[in-house]
Amino acid sequence: MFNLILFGPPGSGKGTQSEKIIERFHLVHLSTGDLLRSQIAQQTALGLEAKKLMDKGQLVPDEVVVEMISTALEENPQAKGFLFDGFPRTAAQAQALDILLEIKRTPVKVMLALDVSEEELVKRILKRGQSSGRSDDTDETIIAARVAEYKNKTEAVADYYRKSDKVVMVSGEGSIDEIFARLSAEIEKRM
Ligand code: B4P
Repeated sequence: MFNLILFGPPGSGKGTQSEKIIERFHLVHLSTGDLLRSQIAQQTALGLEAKKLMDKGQLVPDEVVVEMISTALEENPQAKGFLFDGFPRTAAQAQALDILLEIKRTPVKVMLALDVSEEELVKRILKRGQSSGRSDDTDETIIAARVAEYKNKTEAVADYYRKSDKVVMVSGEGSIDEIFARLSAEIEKRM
């Protein structure tokens, strides 16, 4: 099994690159952002609670996302590997993922971390906000809150994987295809 974490700040291109990676490398895509937006669209109790936090640019509680990931792992027993997109976002989520993968006897192989300047992040998110219908994409204050959550809670997740030498920094600037070529080269080296 090949398990990959695609890491980076909000708007760094995790979702965009994930679509291309799963197509080429046949991994199962697990995006906590997509899973949460699907709960919101279905107007479940979980989705309604999550929306309140997402609309403020805050992270959803660890228990909620860990439970969603646990269920998704169980639903895909035939997967040849998973691409984790937007998860883990806290040290507690990283520890929970280790436990879930231990049960499956399959570790995280690598964390590919997209490096993008803050100015470029805000520009991309505001541009997406013109058409995405995502309320967390249109307001600069909310975007700033998302970046602050990333700095306060999520950046430390890379340190967690650095201890086991699993982090590879990849420039997330340039065209989508250029970035995909960089990511693909790193995956191919390890697959
Ligand atoms: P996510 O859905 O993970 O959203 P994101 O960080 O904005 O997206 P991403 O980095 O994937 O950006 P994208 O490729 O789309 O999270 C949303 C919210 O959900 C969080 O704020 C949080 O509240 C909650 N949440 C999710 N997971 C959680 C967790 N584990 N724990 C707690 N809470 C959680 O790219 C952005 C834009 O840039 C797009 O418009 C794209 O077209 C454009 N773009 C991409 N690459 C480009 C390039 N090379 N050049 C120019 N533009 C580019």
